[in-house]
Amino acid sequence: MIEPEPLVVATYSRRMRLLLPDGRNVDARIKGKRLKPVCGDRVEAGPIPGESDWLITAICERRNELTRPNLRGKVEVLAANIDKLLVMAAPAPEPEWAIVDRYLCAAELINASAAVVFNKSDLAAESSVDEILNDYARIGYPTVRCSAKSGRNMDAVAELLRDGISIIVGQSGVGKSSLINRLLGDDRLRVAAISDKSGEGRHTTVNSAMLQLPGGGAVIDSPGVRDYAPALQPDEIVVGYREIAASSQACRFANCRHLREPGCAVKAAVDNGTISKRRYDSYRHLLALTTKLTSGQY
Ligand SMILES: Nc1nc2c(ncn2[C@@H]2O[C@H](COP(=O)(O)OP(=O)(O)OP(=O)(O)O)[C@@H](O)[C@H]2O)c(=O)[nH]1
Ligand SMILES: [Mg+2]
Ligand SMILES: [Zn+2]
Repeated sequence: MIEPEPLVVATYSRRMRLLLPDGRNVDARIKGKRLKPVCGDRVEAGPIPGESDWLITAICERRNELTRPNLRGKVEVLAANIDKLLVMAAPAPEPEWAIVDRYLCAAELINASAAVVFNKSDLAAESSVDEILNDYARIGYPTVRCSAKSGRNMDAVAELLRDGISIIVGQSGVGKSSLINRLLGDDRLRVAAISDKSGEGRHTTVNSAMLQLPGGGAVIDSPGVRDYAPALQPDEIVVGYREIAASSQACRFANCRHLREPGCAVKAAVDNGTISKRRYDSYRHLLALTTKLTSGQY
């Protein structure tokens, strides 16, 4: 049997927390400037003689990586080796469904499964939310309405997270951290302990952290962003909207972008209501955005 490598379970800029195969947690530094481990990475690491820190010397090959362009336009890896994305929205902050679509698109492209979670169900939501969630369910994404505050449907969320490594993503303030805390229940204090120990004797913010859930599975809490655009090429967008990809098999042209091309099966499906108009508009918008970005006009 191959011994599993240490797993990166928290990152604080250049400092890491590792979960060792024997269940111990250790703090680690990184060898060299070029190495950039993220949560979910398996790494080669060993103890530094005379210190409690370990040293990470290499990152094992990643099965996938969830990326986003940072403010400087450079691609930044959020997490690696992800099995599932839980994309969260809520009545407040006002949901931006295009952001949900973009995360779902990213999930398709990295071969991760995905689900849509609508949190804060204790608050009143726009009536259009039902229809939008139904559209996601219709194209095969599990959807759950829950409340981290009241505890509603926490079982269903725990079930979604039960296997493998998941990451919760979504706009800032939708309740990602609250939901994880709720799921952790009595283990909540442990989270605080992990986050507070920077090992440098001063407070350091956690970039991201992976928590083992009592019901099974592990989940990565990621800091929310105001906007999210996957670092993608235009032809990848077509693949990332699963119902559009499925319909496109019947388009007249193999390289159809489903905009103004004749014989477009996707446009026909939008016209007859098989594909949601909102999803189609979101697709067109993201396609236009990535086309602009990749041609350097942005
Ligand atoms: N009413 C209500 N409020 C909630 C619920 N879940 C979270 N909140 C509140 O929403 C606010 C934001 O919650 P967080 O858990 O910090 O949100 P987040 O998604 O982790 O935000 P970032 O870390 O900034 O990305 C807090 O004031 C929470 O108390 C819920 O189910 N119902
Ligand atoms: Mg948070
Ligand atoms: Zn088409």
